[in-house]
Formats: sequence, C-alpha cells, structure tokens
Amino acid sequence: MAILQILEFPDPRLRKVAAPVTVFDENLKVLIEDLFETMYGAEGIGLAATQVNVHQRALVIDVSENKDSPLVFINPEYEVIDAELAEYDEGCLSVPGFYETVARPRIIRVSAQDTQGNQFQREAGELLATCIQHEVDHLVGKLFVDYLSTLKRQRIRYKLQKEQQKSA
Ligand code: QAP
Ligand code: CO
Repeated sequence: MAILQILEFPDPRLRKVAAPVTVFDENLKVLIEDLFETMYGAEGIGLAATQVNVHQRALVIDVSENKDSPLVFINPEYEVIDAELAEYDEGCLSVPGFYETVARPRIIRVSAQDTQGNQFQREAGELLATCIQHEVDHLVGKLFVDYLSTLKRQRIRYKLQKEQQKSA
C-alpha cells in the first residue's frame, strides 16, 4: 500500500476527464487500496482517482463516524431522486484549508461497479449523497470551488498558490 500525492487546486490536471475503467484486475485493486490509505491518512471522507493524477472513473468514500464503512464506486453514474437542494459545508483534499457551503440535490440513486466489476445500485441521502456528487464531479474535472462566486474562487486560488510557492 502507498500514500499517493494529492494534486492541489489550481493544478490543471484536476481538470482532466477520467476514462471508464474497463479492466478489473490487480492494478485496480491496488489503486483502490492506495486511494483508501491516502484518504484515511489525510483525514478525508472521499477521494477520486483524478485527485491522485489517475484519470480513471474510480473513487472511494467513507462518511462513517468510526471510519469503518469504506465504499468503492467504479464507473459511477447517478440520477437525482429528490432535486430539493441540501446545503453542506464542503471541503476537498485538493483545496486544503478551505470550506464553503454548496447546495446539491438531496437524494440520488447511484449505479456503479465494485472492484470485481459487479454492478450495483444504491440510493443515497444526507452527507453521502453530497459526497458522491462531489467525488463524481472530480471525474469530469469539476471542483466544489466552481460552485462559488468568481471572487471567492479567485481568493482561494491566490492563497493556495502562495502556499504552493512556499513549499516548492
Ligand atoms: C468531499 O472532502 C466532501 O481542507 C471530501 O485541511 C467534504 O474529504 C464532501 C479535508 C465535505 C462533502 C462534504 C479537507 C481534510 C478533507 C481539508 C474531504 C483539510 C483536511 C476533505
Ligand atoms: Co474533492
């Protein structure tokens, strides 16, 4: 297992569109293990492959209190079941230190595959619904800061770029 490097906004690689996973092999299992290790190591609740510069439709989530409910979604697609919006304070491991309120549909139904390639569906509400939508956005190059005003997004970009220059 390995902790992978997480790309940070405004890295242009976060804007790439991920390709569907077609091969369900050992490499995929290792990627998923590494995503979990990276996510748990950074105290995250969700991580998409795009964030570690792997441009395949795979993501992991664990929104449980005790960090004992790992969820894997390969080739996820969702439909909105209840379009009423729910607001959450969202953060992102690729936007460290910043949290902002985002409104998203409150209930969705996700179709995805597991690491073996088995198709499954599940309905999600509350934080899980928000987290799935946030992570699926990553797979099409979208970030939660895109839902904020231009001014807020530019401020976040400026501050993060300053941080990144310090550590480069
Ligand atoms: C997405 O984000 C999410 O800034 C997952 O310093 C978050 O795991 C969806 C994190 C909230 C819905 C609600 C962020 C850790 C983790 C930071 C995360 C930080 C340390 C973010
Ligand atoms: Co994120």
